[in-house]
Amino acid sequence: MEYNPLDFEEKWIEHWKNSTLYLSEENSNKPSFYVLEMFPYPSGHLHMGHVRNYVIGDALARYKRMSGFNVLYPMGFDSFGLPAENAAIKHGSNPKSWTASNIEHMKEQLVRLGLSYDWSKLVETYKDDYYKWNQWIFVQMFKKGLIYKKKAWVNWDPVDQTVLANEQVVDGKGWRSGAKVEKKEIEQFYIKITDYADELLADLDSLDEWPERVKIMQKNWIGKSFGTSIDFDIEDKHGNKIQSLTVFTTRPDTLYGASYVCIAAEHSFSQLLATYADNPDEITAFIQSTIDQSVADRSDTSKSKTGKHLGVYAINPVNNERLPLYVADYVLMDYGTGAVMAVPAHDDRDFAFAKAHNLPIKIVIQNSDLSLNCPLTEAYTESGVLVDSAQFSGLSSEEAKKSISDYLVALSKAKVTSHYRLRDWLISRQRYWGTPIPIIYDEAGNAYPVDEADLPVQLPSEVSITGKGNPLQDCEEFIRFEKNGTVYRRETDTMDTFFDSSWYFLRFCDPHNKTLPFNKEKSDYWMSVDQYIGGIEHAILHLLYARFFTKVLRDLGLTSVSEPFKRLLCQGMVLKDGAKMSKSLGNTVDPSYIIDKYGADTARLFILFTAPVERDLEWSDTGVEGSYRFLKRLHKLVTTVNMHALQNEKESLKACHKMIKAVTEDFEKTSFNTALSRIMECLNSFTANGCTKESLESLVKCISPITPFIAEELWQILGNKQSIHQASWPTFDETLIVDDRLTVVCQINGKVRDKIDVSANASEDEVKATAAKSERLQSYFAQGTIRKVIYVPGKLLNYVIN
Ligand code: ANZ
Repeated sequence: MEYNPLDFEEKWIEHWKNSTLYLSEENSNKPSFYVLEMFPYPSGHLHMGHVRNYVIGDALARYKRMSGFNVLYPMGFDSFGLPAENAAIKHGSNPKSWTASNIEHMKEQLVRLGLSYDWSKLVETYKDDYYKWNQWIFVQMFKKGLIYKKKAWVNWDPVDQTVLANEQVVDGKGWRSGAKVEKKEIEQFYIKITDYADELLADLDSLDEWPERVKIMQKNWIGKSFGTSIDFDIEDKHGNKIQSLTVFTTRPDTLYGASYVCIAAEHSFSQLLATYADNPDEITAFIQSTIDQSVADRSDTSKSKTGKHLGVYAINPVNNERLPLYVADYVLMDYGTGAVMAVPAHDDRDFAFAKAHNLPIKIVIQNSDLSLNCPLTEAYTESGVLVDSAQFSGLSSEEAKKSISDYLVALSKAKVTSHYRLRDWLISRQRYWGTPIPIIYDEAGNAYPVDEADLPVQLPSEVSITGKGNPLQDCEEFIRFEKNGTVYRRETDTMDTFFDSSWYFLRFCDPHNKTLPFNKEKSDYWMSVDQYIGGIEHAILHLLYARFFTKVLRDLGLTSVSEPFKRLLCQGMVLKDGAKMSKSLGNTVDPSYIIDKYGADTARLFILFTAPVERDLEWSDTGVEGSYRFLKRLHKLVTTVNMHALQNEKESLKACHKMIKAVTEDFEKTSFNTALSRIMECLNSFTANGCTKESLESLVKCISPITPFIAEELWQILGNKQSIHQASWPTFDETLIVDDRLTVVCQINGKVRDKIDVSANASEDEVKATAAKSERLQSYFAQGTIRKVIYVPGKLLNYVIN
């Protein structure tokens, strides 16, 4: 019998499809185990990155099922979003049918790979039985005050008359029209994720099975800084007080070194205070051009810092010094208070700005060897000892931060505050292919959430998508909504698709619920996800939003968990010729090609064997060939071994039980590559020593989560009727594993001088007797008297001689 995977892989697919093998049990007494991969966008084709992601999850799900868990292993499609609209513009296709047919195709590919999903739990976000619950959750959040409306700047394409996503702006121009993109301010919806900033930060500590780097990225993204908000009086050039301005600083210790104050272009004072300057038009133009720049450019420290003097002064509250007030491009409106006290000697950006504008640079923090001298060549940004700071001179930065804050707080000139880098989440998208935002407006423009009974707000499917504007705005049947004799206008914006993916893992617990997003008991049975698997590119936004939604849904009483993902695995990339496989580089390998040539098992084995799951994996054709040959050997062993001709039963059994033990430990750690090495070693031993049928069955069971097709085929050849994927995981007998011989290291005065081979159950005296016979040791014994012998059983024998 030859190994011919294409002969039987299709057969097993049909068989498994018609069985209940992979359905998770309802009302089970078994412990639950929830395995989840980040669900894909249905672009139409699987790439190797997907394959790697899903094969890892599948191997774990299969192993856990065999180990007695009730496993939830579902799949879905994150199926709203731009590509469907772009395809519609390009090919005149309909986003809905384009999406549906892509999903069909991808499902077939997933099934062909032998992935053991419970398809009865399929979740597709573009369907109204899913997005209805997006809308329901939106309404709950709106009612709780967690969603609000605010003006925000968008990219506006003046030719296509449409808002553009950031990725549709290429070199400052619209991706389709090529027109120069403008900034436009419109009203949009925000979610108050900042209300949960503290909890999102604190709970990172409880995620001890998450990669450290992901937690660090989340922490930096939330970016909590402790500081002080200080009030400065603003005076015109004649010394008349006009306003009070609050700045946020993390360095109140540097207050005596402030030489100017600056505000963001968007700050409400900019335009107002421009009128006090001699050149108001110039300032207005500067404000406008700054607003048009990207945030990234404005915060880029390598770019020169520009600004304009507003013709007014800020009064330093500690010494009444008059500091010129500027509007500057490097100050951002949405951080702190949008106003900064600038200390050129101790901040890089302020230093660059002061140089360019000829402003004083005053040293107020000295380093430990008091070696800072004017003029400075660069800012000294470390902490140190205060100088030239009146009564605070001589304090350390840390002491002074507190003393200067306390002093100003007592004068009611400051508050101790903390600020977050994290911003509220803008969720409005001026696009068609997304969840309609469930808001209606009366004639006066007041916003109301849609009644829950009127959900879902259906997305009309027959619209023409031209790339000009949002088609919903021209769809009168959609916009007009009449209730109890009043006519309302519907919101035409749709939701950011990150909304959809922020709670889908909860819907999988109860995907067909018609009265709630999911039932609490069911979610409490399955949640948290025991193993979540996905790419590092989602380390920040998706994971943060998912954590946030879980907490909000908990506070709405819908679930008991506070964190959605207990253990997180970020798999490495798939590389070819050292670079990430990607269409643009033209170095992709189509999974279908590999499957058609070698079968799905070879693809799966290659991927899991070649690299540890977290590391990058370099594609290699010879590696694929090697995987194929290994499966061929396995097939041959099982189909030709003569089970009665056991040559060395003891060795064979030992190899088998050692393997079971090691593979079990490895699977628990998702260390599939090392598990496979153990399986390969065991196969070698069986080939050399022969094996029992039971040992052979254990071997096939151990590899079955990785290569499910060949395992099923061989299992049946071995005479089993039930599926191997329902069999239970093999157990091992510790007594069979124990080695009969041991190596004991022998030391003389702490230095290794010999190694001796002894029986595993040798007594201390027997070990010493063996050592006494060692010629190498004898030469050392002769050099002195043995004063002491230390024996660490089975490991070490140390003689102290002098
Ligand atoms: C005076 C000062 C002196 C500062 C000094 C730094 C060093 P982190 O730590 O990242 O939170 N800042 C405050 N608001 C800003 C805004 N809207 N746009 C740009 N910069 C802003 O950063 C806090 C520091 O960033 C603040 O402390 C402020 O400059 C600046 F030797 O105040 B500092």
